[in-house]
Amino acid sequence: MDIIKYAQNPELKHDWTIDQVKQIFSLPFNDLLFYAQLIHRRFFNPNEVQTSTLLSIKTGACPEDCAYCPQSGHYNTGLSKEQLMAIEEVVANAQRAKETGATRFCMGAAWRSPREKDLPVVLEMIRSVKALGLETCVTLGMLDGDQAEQLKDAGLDYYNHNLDTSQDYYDKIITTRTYQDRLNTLQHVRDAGINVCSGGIVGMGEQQNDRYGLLMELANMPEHPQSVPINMLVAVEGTPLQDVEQLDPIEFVRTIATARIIMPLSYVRLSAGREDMNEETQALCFMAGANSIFYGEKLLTTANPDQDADRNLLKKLGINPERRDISESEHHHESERVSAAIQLRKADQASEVNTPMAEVKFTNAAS
Ligand code: SAM
Ligand code: DTB
Ligand code: SF4
Repeated sequence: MDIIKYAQNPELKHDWTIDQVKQIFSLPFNDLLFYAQLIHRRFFNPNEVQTSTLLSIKTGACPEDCAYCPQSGHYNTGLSKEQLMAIEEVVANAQRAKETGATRFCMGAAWRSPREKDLPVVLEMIRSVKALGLETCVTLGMLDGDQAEQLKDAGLDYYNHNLDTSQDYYDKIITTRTYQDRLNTLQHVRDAGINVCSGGIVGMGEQQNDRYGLLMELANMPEHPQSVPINMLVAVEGTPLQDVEQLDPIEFVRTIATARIIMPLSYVRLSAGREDMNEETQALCFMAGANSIFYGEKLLTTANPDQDADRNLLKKLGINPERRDISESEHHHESERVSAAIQLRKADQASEVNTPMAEVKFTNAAS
């Protein structure tokens, strides 16, 4: 494919091939980051990041066997299990997250799927968190269509459900649910009109081809996920992946840049793994088009940089937390997002706010 033409006029493609993804991923690093920036600046303010705070509302003793996960009941990671949290405690955490500057509150439960008696409690949590003026996100495992509808009716903005890795590598990581199960849940979420948050984990001992495969699967879904979390494995003692070799940070940055290029309108989240990343790597991720982070000192069960460290980093980079009206989180069909983006691009080209590079002529064509 002609990456130069695509980068100058990106479209929402859902028929990416492995070879095309590989071609982009493998560009000389400077070219890759340049194209990612070019596309990023068309649709987003390059100096803003969206901030989400996580809370584990039900911890540990999960029946699934995800090899990366400290919460799986199959492994002994020394984690103390906890029942479903009281609504008041969830709301108090959400209030604190809001005060420290998060705009979205993501609640995670270590379930295969929500049980009938649990869902009404989660629905109440969603209503209460939304009432604080925060966007809401939950990740509860597999859903059927009816459960997705109930979540939508409670006002849920985003549902997180990751593909985690490529189709090929998947059964090395999880045996208790299939790739197709995940795609089905995501279809129910989309059908219910909830924004999809779906990404994966790299650094799980997969090959490069698996990273291309993950990115291809994400981009070839019927709509690009509105939010794409790219996690670097947090290797937790007691899990089967505890000793896996660390991924080269440059490879991580390439994964982010490729996600940005092939899913131009999606928020790409620099997700788990920041605690072990230096500032330079994180800065490269933002340059590569990451525009969302988990904000707050804890992910679900593991550490994340504290707010002071993050404020300091963002200040150094001149990046501001994104502020937006909660009504903007309403689900829009991809075609509506495309027309909104075209309007935005026209406005930006007129003011040249986000596209100072738009007039640059490519002289040294990378094929
Ligand atoms: N149980 C639900 C499920 O898996 O659908 C929701 C919670 S689960 C912890 C959410 C996601 O967190 C997983 O899909 C995985 O991508 C990510 N995750 C879990 N453990 C991780 C780790 N050690 N490192 C990086 N990401 C991790
Ligand atoms: C996602 O992609 N990453 C988050 C969120 N979605 C739920 C979870 C990361 C978990 C890291 C390990 C832990 O803290 O337990
Ligand atoms: Fe359970 Fe989710 Fe962890 Fe898998 S990732 S073991 S489903 S909590």
